[in-house]
Amino acid sequence: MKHLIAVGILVALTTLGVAAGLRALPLAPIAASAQAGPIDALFGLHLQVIAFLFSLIIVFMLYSLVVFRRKPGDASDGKHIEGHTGIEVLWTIVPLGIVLYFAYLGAQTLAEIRRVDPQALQVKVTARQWAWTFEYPGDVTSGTLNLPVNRQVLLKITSKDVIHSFWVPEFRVKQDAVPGDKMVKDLVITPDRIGEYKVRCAEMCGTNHAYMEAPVAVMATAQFDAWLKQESETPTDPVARGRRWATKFGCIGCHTLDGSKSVGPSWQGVYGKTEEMADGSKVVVDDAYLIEAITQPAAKLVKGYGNLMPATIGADLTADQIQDLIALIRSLK
Ligand code: HEC
Ligand SMILES: [Cu+2]
Repeated sequence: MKHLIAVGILVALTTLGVAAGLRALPLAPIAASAQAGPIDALFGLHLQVIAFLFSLIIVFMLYSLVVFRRKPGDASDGKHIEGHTGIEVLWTIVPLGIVLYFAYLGAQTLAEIRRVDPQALQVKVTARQWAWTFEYPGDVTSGTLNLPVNRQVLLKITSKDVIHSFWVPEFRVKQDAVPGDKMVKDLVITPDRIGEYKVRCAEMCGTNHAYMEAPVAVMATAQFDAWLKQESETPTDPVARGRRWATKFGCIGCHTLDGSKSVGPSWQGVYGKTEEMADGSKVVVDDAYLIEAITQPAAKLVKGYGNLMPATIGADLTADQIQDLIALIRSLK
């Protein structure tokens, strides 16, 4: 009995210590959504149970090693015990109860974080190798996920090719993006902290998976409304329109505008340049070449790049949109 009391006290103390230690670890980034609260609370409860189970095993083991170690000259066997129905019933019932209780808490949390507000802002999220695009009401497409603070957003998540996964660690929730019109997935987020975050793809999806990120900006409602209004008007400047199409049609997922290499060649400084093709021939980049490169991507391949540009992408564009894209490429000296 004396030993059991000593072990009990030690287990309690170790549990408190381990739990405090786990809580002090920076396991998650700051919480920036209403859904993060219940998730973090559930996580915290799990950590307490983990601290207790860890202590239970370690304290019993170390206590036995030290207190019941073999005395010098003692060569006898330890006491032999066989079976104990009471203990067996207890260690079946107690864990079962704990697991069922956590299942209940989990179901409750899931129901809470998935509740959809009828006033929610709907944004369509499209994942493709290797970029994200966000479509807002009013035919606005963006490569950045802009969100108003403290308003629920209902994301309709889909993929154009393989399985991706939408994840912003600060929002805590995560959802796979699965190809197929019938497989559009819902994700509810209520951002409650103004700031800049990042969407990361959380499902291995090919060569550039690690770079499949998109910026997230949570802003004041007035700022968001102004942005949405500005984006819903078509700019009069062809270069600005070109930027709009490059985002809308996902070109910037593979082409950068600043000279850095991506899946495809950067658009900076290509106009007027003499480029070497994969077959060794040389081409001067002019309007005619660019039109061909956009409408028949496989006709000529730039040296050092694969035939990765979607073959049908040009068919989605009108001739005017292609002219705007060329104006954009020409402007990138
Ligand atoms: C999935 C990746 C991907 C997407 C999306 C993509 N491209 Fe490309 N693009 C490439 C690759 C790879 C090349 C180089 C191989 C080639 O010439 O086809 C390329 C080449 C080009 C070239 C020739 C560049 C040069 O230096 O000669 C142009 C112009 C171009 N793409 C325009 C576009 C436009 C416009 C869009 C959007 C409507 C687009 N691309 C979308 C991958 C992509
Ligand atoms: Cu991905």
